[in-house]
Amino acid sequence: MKKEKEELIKKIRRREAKIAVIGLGHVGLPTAAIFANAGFRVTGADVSQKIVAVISKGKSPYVEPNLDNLLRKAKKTGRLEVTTNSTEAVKETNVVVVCVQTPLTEDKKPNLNYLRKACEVVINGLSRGKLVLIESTVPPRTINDIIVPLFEKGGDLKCGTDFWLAYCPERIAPGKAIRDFVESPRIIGGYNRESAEVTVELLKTIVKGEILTTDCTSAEIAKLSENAFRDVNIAFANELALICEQIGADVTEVIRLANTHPRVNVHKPGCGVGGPCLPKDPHLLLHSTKKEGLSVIEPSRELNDYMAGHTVELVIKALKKAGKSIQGSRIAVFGAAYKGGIADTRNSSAEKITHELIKQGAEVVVYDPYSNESFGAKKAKNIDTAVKGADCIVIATNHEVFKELKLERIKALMGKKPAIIDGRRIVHPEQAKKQDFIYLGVGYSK
Ligand code: SAJ
Repeated sequence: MKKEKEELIKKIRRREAKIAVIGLGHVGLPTAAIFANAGFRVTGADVSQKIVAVISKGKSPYVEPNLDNLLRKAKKTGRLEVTTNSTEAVKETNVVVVCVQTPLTEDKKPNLNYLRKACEVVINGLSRGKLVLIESTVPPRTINDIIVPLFEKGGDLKCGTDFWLAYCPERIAPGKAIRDFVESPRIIGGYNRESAEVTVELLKTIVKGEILTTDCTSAEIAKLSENAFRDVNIAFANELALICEQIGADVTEVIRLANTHPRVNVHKPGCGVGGPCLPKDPHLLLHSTKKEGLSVIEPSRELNDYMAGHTVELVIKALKKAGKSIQGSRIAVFGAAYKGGIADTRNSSAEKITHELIKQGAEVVVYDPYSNESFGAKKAKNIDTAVKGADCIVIATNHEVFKELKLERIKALMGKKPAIIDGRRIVHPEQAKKQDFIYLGVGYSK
């Protein structure tokens, strides 16, 4: 196999290796665009005709800084082709990168159907000397216990000798995907040493950050632990917030002080944890292990999920202070995205809050400068129309514009005894109170 390995490495170094990317979502599309701009010929495949149609015009189907630019350039050079036919895409390629989604089922179990299906396509087009990379986030042992047996079943090609396989978890965050892809250190879980070596050669062509190699299972657990760690850290911050609310303190001040300790880094509390990664990865990490004794990961997930409901409780409390009931109150939800600066609304806390407020009889209007989503509530075009006649504002997303609210102007547009519920702690409580707002925030009670 030595000859084939050297052959592929040579092709990679000369940018002659052909690459197929299966799945053109938030991970696959940047992957395809970056490889194409690095000089490789790339074929991207996605089951969605709509997505493929947009990309083939040189455009991104979702907002991501610099991605349109990379796609436009790739279109000009003709190095990126897109198709809905994944079988065709993997034919005669040297490298296949699998980037399909691995969502959770209703009962929070991993759904690996998309991954299996994509792998079956890859298997049908498999030949000696190919490199297969799995970039999708997977539960521990998926590569060794599910993917490798799937690849070897029935065929005469052996993983690690006839073809190479590596788990190559993504580390990209919506809003800074391209920069992260190129600059972040990458972990490669090679099925064997040769698999890791070929993958390093490939990634070296596009990644500036350090490339670390390990076995597949360690890479799988490491990937999941990154987001589980952040989820647990945020849960800690949220618990501190609930403590501060009861004791009569401001959690932002408490965390600011605690974080001056050189080895302490408490994250930010808030009205919940959203997005495609943090609410999911802890479940993938815990999947298929028995709970031994006590756990910190699972209750952290529950606590973070609880915060949206807690924020609605704060709304009810503030309205009560104003002598109002939630039934029939007009509430402006600021933000639909799951985090600031982006349009992405996947698993957004704003959605949970909006649905709960509607359920409790409030008249809800949602405003987000990046997204048109309003979760079944009314949609406002700007801040002024959102707050007109409102009894309460709920800040659900930390978009920059919400950090610079003109409180005096907003107050004049709102109803009597207006309230602000700060789910992201971005409004200064004293300034809000100075303008005669009833101010309640996550982790604030003074
Ligand atoms: N959040 C808090 N408190 C915090 C930080 C975040 O409540 O201190 C909330 C956010 O509002 C949001 C959610 O958590 O609802 C997730 O925020 P995030 O900043 O972690 O954003 P993501 O989901 O885009 O996270 C991604 C992850 N990337 C991958 O899984 C590849 C994560 O591992 C990265 O650390 C993060 O981006 C990043 O670095 O920006």
